[in-house]
Amino acid sequence: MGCRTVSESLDKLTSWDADWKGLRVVVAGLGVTGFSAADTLIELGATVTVIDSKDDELTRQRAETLTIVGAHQVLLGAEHVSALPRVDGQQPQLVIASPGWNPRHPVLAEATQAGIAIWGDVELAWRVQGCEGRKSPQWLVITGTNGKTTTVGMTEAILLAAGHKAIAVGNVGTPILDAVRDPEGYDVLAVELSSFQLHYTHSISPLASVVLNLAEDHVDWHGGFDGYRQDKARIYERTQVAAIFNNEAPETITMVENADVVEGCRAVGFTTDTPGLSMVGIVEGLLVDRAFIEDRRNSAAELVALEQIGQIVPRHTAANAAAAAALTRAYGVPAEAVARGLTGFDAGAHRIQAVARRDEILWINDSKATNPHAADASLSAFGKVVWIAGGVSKGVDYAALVSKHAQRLQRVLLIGTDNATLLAALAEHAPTVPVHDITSAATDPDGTAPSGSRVMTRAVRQAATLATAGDTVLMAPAAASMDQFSSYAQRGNAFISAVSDLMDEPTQTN
Ligand code: UMA
Repeated sequence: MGCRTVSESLDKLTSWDADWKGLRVVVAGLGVTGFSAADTLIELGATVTVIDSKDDELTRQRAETLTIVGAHQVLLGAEHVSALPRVDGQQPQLVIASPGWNPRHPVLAEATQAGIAIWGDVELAWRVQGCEGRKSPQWLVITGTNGKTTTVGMTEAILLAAGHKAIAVGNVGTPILDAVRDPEGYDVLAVELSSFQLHYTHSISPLASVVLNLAEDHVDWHGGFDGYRQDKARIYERTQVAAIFNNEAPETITMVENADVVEGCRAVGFTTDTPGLSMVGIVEGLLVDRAFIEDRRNSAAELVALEQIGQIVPRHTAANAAAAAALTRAYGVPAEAVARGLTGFDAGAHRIQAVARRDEILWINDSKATNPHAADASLSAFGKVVWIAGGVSKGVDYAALVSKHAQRLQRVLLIGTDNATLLAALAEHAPTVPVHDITSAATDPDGTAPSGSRVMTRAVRQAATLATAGDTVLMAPAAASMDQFSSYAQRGNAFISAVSDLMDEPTQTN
């Protein structure tokens, strides 16, 4: 009975002006998500307790700011995250979970057990948007195993080219609450959503939504691939205008078929092939629209030539462009804005980024390849590869990746602290390829773990002695970076810096 009363009262909290006063909330995590959520809830008048296992300088600074603006309590340190805290001496009525917190975390498991609602920052943003008399923006939402950040960037670029006030938010880095609470407001948001964020999202109703692709990733967080897939599929629920699927990824079609969308919402496809009816696709090097034009049965509208997007447009970039075009056309942008937004689009650093070429050896940074699916795309793009790989495997299986690319692998240099899964796959599916354990080689005799940059420098130097003309040294780890680096960007920068130091030195003549 108590639980029902709580959830009924939360049901009414669907706007900034609702009665949030005194609502007892635990905010789990004080990263960028937790900070934006706690700050918003405090301003709404809720009684907020924030917890985080970290007690470092940045987290303490955030805690201090929240305390000044009126947080009830901010509790830092591992001892505060072993059980659900009480708020003002009572059970909390709501928990806001940061994306890094998996549902089996003791705090969240206890909340679930007690029937307490768990939302993410995205759910909170949906409910409070339109705050203080501002117009609510439309949401174009993007998920997928790979390509999210590129697609959200392309979507933002097209919207800006069309003259809309737009911003890329969510998993890409800027918390969505920052945009929703921006004093000037936005017309439309390009929202990147991770499977973690989708797990804690319950009522959003986007104008258009897309799952770009689906492959194994974050299995440990979700407790299995099925949970990951189900959370990804949530993005299509309540879509208003266009639920967009990847015609080359049948599982995304199934997701759209099973989604409970708003009456009148269309299923629209994207493809890197000739588009069928109600699809955006590619014909003879042109991105074309057969979905958002009146005479789509008999014709297609030209949007942009692929060569205008970039000098090299790999298949996955063309797919991302098609998805971004479909999202923005659903919002009503004209064809010429798609062309202007995508022309010369810079996919950003750390994604199949050419860093150097010397002595017919190409050096590529693909630090953004944090899972086998992404590494597959970059391995496929090169002939003979000296592969720098390894890191946090997140519970995925490497067998398919290694057996598919065994022929092109000249050498494998393993970074990362625990390479057991990858090593096992290499031993089984590429037994003749020499493997070098760089992390062990860089470890001091006393066993002190080496820094990420030391491991990377050693990997680069060793690659230089092993690679021969025609090889590509590809740093595409197929794993997350958190065991040795603070982010994939830091890992990529360590690679770039080690390679540029090498290039500053005269060529070795053997
Ligand atoms: N924490 C604990 N206990 C835990 C887990 C975390 O105390 O068990 C604490 C951490 O000490 C940290 C805080 O909780 O201080 C929260 O951290 P978080 O990891 O949820 O990170 P945020 O700073 O809130 O950043 C999150 C996303 N992070 C993750 O999903 C892990 C960012 O995506 C995102 O940009 C940001 O919200 C804004 O929306 C990063 C990411 O790695 C880039 N995403 C994954 C990916 O892309 O593969 C999903």
